[in-house]
Amino acid sequence: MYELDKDFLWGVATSASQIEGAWDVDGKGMSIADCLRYRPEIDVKNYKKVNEVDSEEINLAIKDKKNQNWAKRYGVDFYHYYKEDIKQLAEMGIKAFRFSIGWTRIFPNGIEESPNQKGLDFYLNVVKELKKYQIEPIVTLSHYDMPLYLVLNYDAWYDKQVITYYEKFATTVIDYLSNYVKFWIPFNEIDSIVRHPFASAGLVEDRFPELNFKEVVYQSMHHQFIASSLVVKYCHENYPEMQVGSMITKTTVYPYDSNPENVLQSLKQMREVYAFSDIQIRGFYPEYLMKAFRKQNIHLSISKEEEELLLENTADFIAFSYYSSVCTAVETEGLKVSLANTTSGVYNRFLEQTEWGWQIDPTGIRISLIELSDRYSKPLFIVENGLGAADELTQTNEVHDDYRIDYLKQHIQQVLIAVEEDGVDLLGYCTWGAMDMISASTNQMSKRYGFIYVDLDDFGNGTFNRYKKDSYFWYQKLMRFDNKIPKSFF
Ligand code: BGP
Repeated sequence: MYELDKDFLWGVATSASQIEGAWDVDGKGMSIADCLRYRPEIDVKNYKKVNEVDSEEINLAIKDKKNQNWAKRYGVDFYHYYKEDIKQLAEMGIKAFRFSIGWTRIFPNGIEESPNQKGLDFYLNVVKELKKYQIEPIVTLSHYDMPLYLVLNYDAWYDKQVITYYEKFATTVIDYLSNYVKFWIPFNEIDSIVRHPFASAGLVEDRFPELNFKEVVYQSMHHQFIASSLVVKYCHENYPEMQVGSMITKTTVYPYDSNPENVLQSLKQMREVYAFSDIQIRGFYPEYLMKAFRKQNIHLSISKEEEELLLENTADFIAFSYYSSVCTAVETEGLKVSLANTTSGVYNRFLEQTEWGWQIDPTGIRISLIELSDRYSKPLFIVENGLGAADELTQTNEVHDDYRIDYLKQHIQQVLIAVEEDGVDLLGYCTWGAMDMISASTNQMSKRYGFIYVDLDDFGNGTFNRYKKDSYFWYQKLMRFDNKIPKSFF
């Protein structure tokens, strides 16, 4: 029997731009997510190309109000289906629901004096609906959807002024939902700015012709750290019961073999992953990162006050997403390439891979938990883990996703072992996702993660009807054990 704390939060995770739709309803402004479309002509495994957005693409997005390819404008219409969706998830037995706030629902251009009441009320209704079923809301404030206005008029996160606009957005939402929400995550995968600067932080390379774009990205990263610390400060000063998390994409990079050169290289790459949580948990820039910046001729402007703010307002817990691992080698000639979440590495011959080429590594989630726990001695929270697959709906409206059940079973068992044997302090575990939704990286609908199938294709055609998959009933069984899970379940 695996035994968990009675407050352990089993849940599911989503984000506003991937589920809500209703992109221009009730006063919502245009966000960067509304400028991302599914482009069938680009190989979805080429994540760099898929995520590339230039000024021309943005102009097209602004003009084109009809084309269904702007998939995140339509999502799976959670905006109108939220009661039905939450009811189905409650019946599955979840104890936590992670979702994000659409910034442009609250401040359509990001700069308004007062918030859009209809936007605030939507989220208030969502949290009230969750509480009706005793479901704990886990709220991400910014998950890849900043106001487009700030991109076109303020140079996005490169501009310090955006910190102030974000702070106003964040504190408005925190105040409004303060009676209902305890767990806050200021930024989804704060490290992702390096891999997809537009989707994460609205940075468009051709808007900075005179500057070193790498420096632009890292300076913007610094501004997000400051913004995040301001959220920590605000919550700690005003609502001591709240907890604020740093969230990273936990990629695990193994050495391809025991050649010490490859071991060293994996250590270096892991430092790139940890740099972000190091700053948010320890409160200062690690020397290895500062040295790397100097080497690349990257000079960040960081004031004394900002250094103090970072140091005094560190995060309470480490939230992370985990999907797969990759290998690394100094000499890669002749080695097969493998993919992971918006990154790539050397293929690991011991692992299988998903239809989208991400390698499946259940032991890697346990390794991640041990590493993070040893590094920070702080509570951890798995806020994303799941399998993207092209599910098929049968004639009788069923989905036999035994491959997803296998994936989750193997990963969850490793999570339970990490808690039981390795002594990891874990607050909860959320699958990505809940119902199917639009893929963050490829903008496809056909890359499905949910327990509930949504009838919609990559071009926005479908009924939006929801159908429970086999995995829904499997997760429901797990929930019913009430944190005392028999080993035979695995
Ligand atoms: C994470 C993001 C999510 C999500 C997930 C799966 O990095 O935080 O928004 O979508 O990855 O990725 P994808 O949708 O690209 O398959």
